[in-house]
Amino acid sequence: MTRHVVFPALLLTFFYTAACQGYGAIKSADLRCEYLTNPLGIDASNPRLSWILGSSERGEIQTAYQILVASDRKNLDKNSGDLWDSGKVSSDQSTLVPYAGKPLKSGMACFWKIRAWDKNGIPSPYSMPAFWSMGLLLPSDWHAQWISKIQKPTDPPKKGETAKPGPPAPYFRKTFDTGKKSVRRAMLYISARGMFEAHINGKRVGKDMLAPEYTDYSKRIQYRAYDITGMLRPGKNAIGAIVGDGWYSGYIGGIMIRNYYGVQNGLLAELRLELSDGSEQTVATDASWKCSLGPILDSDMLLGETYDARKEIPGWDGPAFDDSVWENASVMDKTDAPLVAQHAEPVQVVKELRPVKMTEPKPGEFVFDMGQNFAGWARLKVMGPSGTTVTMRFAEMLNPDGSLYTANLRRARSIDRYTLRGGGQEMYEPHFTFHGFRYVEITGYPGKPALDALTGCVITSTTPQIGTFDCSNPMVNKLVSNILWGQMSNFISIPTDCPQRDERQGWMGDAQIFIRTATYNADAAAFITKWMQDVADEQTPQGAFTDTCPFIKGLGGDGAPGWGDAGIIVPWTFYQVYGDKKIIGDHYRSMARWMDYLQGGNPNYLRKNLLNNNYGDWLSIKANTPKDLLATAYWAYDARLMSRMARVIDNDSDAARYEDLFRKIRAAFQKEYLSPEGRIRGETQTGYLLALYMDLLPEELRVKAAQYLVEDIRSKGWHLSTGFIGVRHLAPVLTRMGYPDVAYRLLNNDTFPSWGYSIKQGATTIWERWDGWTEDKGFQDPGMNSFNHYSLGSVGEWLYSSVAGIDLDPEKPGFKHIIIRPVPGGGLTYARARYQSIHGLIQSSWTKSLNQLSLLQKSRLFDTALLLSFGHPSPGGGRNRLLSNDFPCPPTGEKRLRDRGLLLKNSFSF
Ligand code: RAM
Repeated sequence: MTRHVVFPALLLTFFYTAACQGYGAIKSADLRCEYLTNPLGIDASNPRLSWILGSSERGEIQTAYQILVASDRKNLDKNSGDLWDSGKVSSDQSTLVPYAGKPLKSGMACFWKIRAWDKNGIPSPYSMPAFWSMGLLLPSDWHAQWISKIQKPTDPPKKGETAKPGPPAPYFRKTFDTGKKSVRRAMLYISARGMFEAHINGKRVGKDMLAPEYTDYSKRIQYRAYDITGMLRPGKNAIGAIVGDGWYSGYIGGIMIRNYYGVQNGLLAELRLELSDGSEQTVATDASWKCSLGPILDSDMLLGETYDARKEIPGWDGPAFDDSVWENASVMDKTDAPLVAQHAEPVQVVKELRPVKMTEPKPGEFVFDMGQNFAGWARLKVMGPSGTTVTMRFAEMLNPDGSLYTANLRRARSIDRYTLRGGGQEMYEPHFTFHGFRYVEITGYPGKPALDALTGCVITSTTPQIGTFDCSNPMVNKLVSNILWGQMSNFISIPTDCPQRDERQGWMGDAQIFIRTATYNADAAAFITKWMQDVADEQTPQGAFTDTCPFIKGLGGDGAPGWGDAGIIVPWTFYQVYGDKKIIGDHYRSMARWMDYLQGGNPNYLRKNLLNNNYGDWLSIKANTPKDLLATAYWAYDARLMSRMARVIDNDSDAARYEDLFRKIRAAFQKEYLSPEGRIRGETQTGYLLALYMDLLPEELRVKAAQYLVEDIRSKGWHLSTGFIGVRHLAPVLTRMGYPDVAYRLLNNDTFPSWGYSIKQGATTIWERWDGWTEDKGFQDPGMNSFNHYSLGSVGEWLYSSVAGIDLDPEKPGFKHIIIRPVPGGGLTYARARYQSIHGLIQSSWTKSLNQLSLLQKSRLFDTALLLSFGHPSPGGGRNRLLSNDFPCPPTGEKRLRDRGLLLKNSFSF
């Protein structure tokens, strides 16, 4: 019996939109180097180049390409690749082609373009030119010395005092003269122990915030490169920088101590000038730089910032400023940690929000509602007498009396204070802090503020948004928006758990369950590549991945099941989404060490040891999934993925060895946790989900296990009970096992616990806990109650892959081969998604009217075979028609789909 809607008539309509109307041949665009558009400061010796192809023709294919890389634009315009001319290369590869020209040197500018040959062997015109520049590749390339303004470290907080901010932020400056010569090219390479804000001739350099961002500074420190040619002039110029504490020396999440990586902040800057006469000039930090203190009295990531505008130093960053009373900077020790270029999108302000409402719960306390929970800060607009201090406090939620609810921020004080200079309108934004909030309380404001006294400044790592999804159910659309805001708020240099309380760390479990959703929403390739380096950096000598990366002692520990396993799951997922083998090669050794670590402690193939913090199915609802069961399932999954990854890098013996390990763990799992009837110990949704998703059951018991899973959901009044770990697999497994109706039921729920429940309570982001706030109990324990955690938002991947139906084929990763397989249901009358994959744009949408279902599929991909099917089991066909031998991996290849009666149309290529 099937309860699925049966559509008497099925109408399939296909359209193809040309990416570039008017061209007969294919055309390439969107050129990227190491996943980034025109990046500056690349320190890979063979950067990898990608492009996207388009054509007005159907069934097109790239049969060959040619890449030209030139040392200047004029050469490139003359079609001369003086650095590299690949010649015509017969290949359909259009992503991640490694540069293979002359050796690249520090600071070099590289201009490039490509052309591609179509299926008839006709070349396209060359693409528009793109660009990258090299960073400073060797330690000896740096002339700059680390400098500091030595300040007495602030005393640790006294007993009873929660936290005490650090010292004021130092200002550094240096003038330099280019004589009469104009500047042909000027590159600034800059980093900080702490955070920097760079200035040239009175203007801020770039828009990056919190630079040089978060790494384990004892292992590596990033630098950034800026082209500042346009900011310089012939003659006298000035460079300046402000340095704040940041993660380096400010309070750090979770443990709430200062100076974790170092006590003295420092600046490292090197300006390389090429002048009109061909000569070169370098301006680099050294003891001749001047420094002073200014208006930033303290600025801490967790505590907030105190700014006294009366202490501003007008013109401090300009050439005319008299710095004779400034002291000389001190040269600091070098660091042991290497300097590396930041190959990921910087954190920037990406949106401004206007408050939607202002209330005054108590006289003089004005509470602004920004209408959205997010990470960032508020820009203050104010006019009043000099010396007036305006205080801004931040919160995610309100108390019933309309005042701020801040208990859940724990020790993150999150207060910005601004003291007016007086004499006109003033604007203020903090420099080296951010908050997670929706509401801002202002006190001390001179008079009653207007609604536009505050503007919300939204920050995130600027990973481009490449996915959109919407459907006919507004609640689901709100869920999608909440997931996206959760991602923006928590992709801040690293994937964090939350942006508001005194934590904000790179929790591995959260990252691994959300990564597939994250990569639908945004192009997170560069971001994840960088974070995987953090993961590798923190691996212990025993081979353990850690719970958080970067790792800080006192928060988390050696990786718990589901957390440490991120070290395996993230590279695998990354490879699937981007088709990038390098991530596997780069991390293979550390992944193998993790596998050795697990096996060393668990000779019986049950993961009962080395469970470390053993979080289990974190924050599940009245369901106790046995923790060793969860751990063993993850270990088996690791082994399966290792086997697949070994195959990808042609290590067949390891592939066999890990597959064998997988089988042994699976056998042990079945013996220990599985009853002959297919019941799984603990009888929780998560237990069934893991066993099904991770392929731990004998074929004949899968159907039963799925039935028990559904029974459990039904027995809870059609509610989920999953925590962080289980929730990711809930809708995908139900769908694959032939219960998309149950998945939709959970999606549409708005009673507790469900995604809809939080939305009914006004959530604008994903909550950490299903019961963050309930009608019965009000707020959960403030000890751990974030309203902006993306983990439970991992259902996003199912919305893209099953509701709209855009999925990858793991056998041809990187969306080189795509699967369009929507699963209509849940009362939706339409659903649609757009996804800009690394190979190009994919769109899928369907609409359902009374008797008709139409599928509109558009793609700008080509050389991409398309598998098309509706994911419903055919009526009467029984639920197990959807089963596949190698589940959990999505169906691979049209044959299997055809065998299962799911393929409505043969595979075809554009
Ligand atoms: C919490 C974090 C995170 C979770 C760990 C186990 O404190 O917020 O989300 O992964 O604990």
